[in-house]
Amino acid sequence: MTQALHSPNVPVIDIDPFSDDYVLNPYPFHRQLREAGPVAWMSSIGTWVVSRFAQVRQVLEDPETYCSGAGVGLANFKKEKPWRPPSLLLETDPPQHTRNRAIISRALSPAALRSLREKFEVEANRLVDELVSRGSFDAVRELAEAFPLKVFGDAVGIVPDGRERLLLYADMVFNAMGPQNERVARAMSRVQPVAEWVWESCQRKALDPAGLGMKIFEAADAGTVNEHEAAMIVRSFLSAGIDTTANAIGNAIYCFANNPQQWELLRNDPNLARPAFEEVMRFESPFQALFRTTTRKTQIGDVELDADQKVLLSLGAANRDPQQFPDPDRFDITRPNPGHVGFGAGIHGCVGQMMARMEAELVIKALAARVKSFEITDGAIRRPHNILRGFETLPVRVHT
Ligand code: OVM
Repeated sequence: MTQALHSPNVPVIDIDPFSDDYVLNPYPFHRQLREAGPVAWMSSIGTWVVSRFAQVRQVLEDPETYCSGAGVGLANFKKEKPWRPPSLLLETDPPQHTRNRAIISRALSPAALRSLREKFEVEANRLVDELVSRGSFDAVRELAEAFPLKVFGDAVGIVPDGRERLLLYADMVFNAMGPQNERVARAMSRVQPVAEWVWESCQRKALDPAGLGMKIFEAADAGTVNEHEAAMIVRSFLSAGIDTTANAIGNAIYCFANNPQQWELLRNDPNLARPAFEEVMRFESPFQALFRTTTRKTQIGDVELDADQKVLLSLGAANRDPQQFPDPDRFDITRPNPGHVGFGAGIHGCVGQMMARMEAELVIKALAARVKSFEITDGAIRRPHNILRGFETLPVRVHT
């Protein structure tokens, strides 16, 4: 599995990027990774790592050299059996990827999003009204998770009952991109009935005829994909569309609770909601890391990488690279250059990013119209996770 280190002076790092210490507070480790060089060997997991913004972009934008078809987690699908049938989007390469991406991308068109906006807005205002009137609530369970479960679940067109299972499912999907540690074992122990429910929810007969899920089956009607492939593409909605936005919205509230002047800026100018969300994505990226696999011998800086090697891309580290973002550890919603890699980049860049932005914007605006300040009360619990960054629970008191 591990390659001989051919080049002289290859930086070797023995940080374990899946330890509790790392995932609970990755930022000091990120700095060490970035400072080690444009690429380094991670002896703890036997992979390469890139953590500077420029190289993360470079790898994401070269899918011919750095493929996804061997999996985007630590496991190399050519050697290890994946825990579920691989995603037709996340874990494929062109030309299959290109075809499937076009289908899902059409379902998420600007026109489709526009037609959902009002419903999302009504729900954001309704939910935030109810929570804020209580004075204190769990910003994760009751808002950041509840909102996408409701609006995105409705938009895709799955049944209302049992949706919270999607959180358990995504917990497994993303943890499985790391090593087979405790977290994966725990997620795996409860995922099987959930995975069955998810797969049933992806079938044509289970979907609301007016939803995004059914739009994928229209591609099956047109003969572009078969019935099974259509269900698999719907599975991507349900895998990637809830927990990601839930963590992003939770992280947004966390950032603003800790940066009251930034909240004040936003309250005075609600048009800052979108740039503010970009800053949240940069500063506390919900999707911290993923892998690519080299298809051929290649080079980063003056380091040679063999073919069939896993490369860890630390999106979280790239998003705090001081070469790209001056004073990167400052949360600043007025940054002049907000470009980040929190949604990835290149052909696999998040296809739902406009949906995510719309959800976050509406929640942030609903809060900004009602809340003067947040206080995180006792009992916030960070969720230690192989890949995702966010909270299990985030109790807040709001001042109106
Ligand atoms: C998928 C999928 C699952 C997890 C994440 C993701 C970030 C996609 O099943 O296609 O994109």
